[in-house]
Amino acid sequence: MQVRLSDEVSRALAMGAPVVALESTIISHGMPWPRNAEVALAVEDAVRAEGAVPATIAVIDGVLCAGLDADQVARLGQGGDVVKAASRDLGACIVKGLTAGTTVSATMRIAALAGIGVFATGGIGGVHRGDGMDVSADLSELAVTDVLVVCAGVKSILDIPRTLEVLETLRIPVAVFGADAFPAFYTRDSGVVAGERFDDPAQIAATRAANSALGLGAGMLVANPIPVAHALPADEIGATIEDALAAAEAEGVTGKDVTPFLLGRLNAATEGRALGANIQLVLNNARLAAQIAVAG
Ligand code: PSU
Ligand code: MN
Repeated sequence: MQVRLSDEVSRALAMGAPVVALESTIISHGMPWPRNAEVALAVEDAVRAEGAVPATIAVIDGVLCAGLDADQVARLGQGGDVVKAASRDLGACIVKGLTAGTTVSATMRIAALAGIGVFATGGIGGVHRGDGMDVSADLSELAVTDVLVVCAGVKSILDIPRTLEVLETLRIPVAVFGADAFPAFYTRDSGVVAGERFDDPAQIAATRAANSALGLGAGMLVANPIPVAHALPADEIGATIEDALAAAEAEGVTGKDVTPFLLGRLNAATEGRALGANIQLVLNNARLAAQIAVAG
């Protein structure tokens, strides 16, 4: 399957230079216009500043793309006819000529096709709270696609202990950068210790290479805690998350709409403080991913 590469990404891959994939559901369904597009471009610059090349991934008019221009980023940010695509949706997007923001699962799939092995995002999907039957395809894709994903842990809109259990069951290696506890996106400590601590990006790159050589076939999840200066108070964000979950229940939100609905409620309820923290942790993840790509 062909992936359309930007000139910058194409040159980097041909030279064997470090490349970092970036997802686009965060643009189309995770943040409001026009901040989303500004952030997407700032994240690309953060990758470049560390000596790697950014490859923002999306589906544009049915074409799988790695490396977007500013107009394409703006189109994703403005929404309208832009859908949210997980990996299972990509075939239909191609046949129907759709434009889609790609989730972590779809971005991993396209990155693997393009030969890009390192990817930065904000938070991955996981096991939702409740009966445990709503499980993001991000976890299934991590089990079968050898791409390293840097995130800030998972939000407590999810069931964090169950998400960590599923990661273990699917034998997906988990690394935590510079901390012992697995982070909870807006906060540095989810209260659960999981995965292997690393303090050196080069050691993460080496572990990833070892995992690949073992033939695991899985990806690797790197959890990078939000910088102290940008973390939100745990009790405040906890109460806001409970309110957002109650609203989703009351409004009967289901399926792929659940995560975007919850993110929108959090951003609105905190008057942008959640969004500000989200932006900072994505930038932080982009820098770490670039350092890992450079070291690999
Ligand atoms: N979590 C966030 N921000 C996001 C997402 C998750 O904190 O933007 C997006 C990512 O693209 C992720 C997707 O891959 O939501 C997961 O969606 P679902 O829960 O429907 O699998
Ligand atoms: Mn779901």
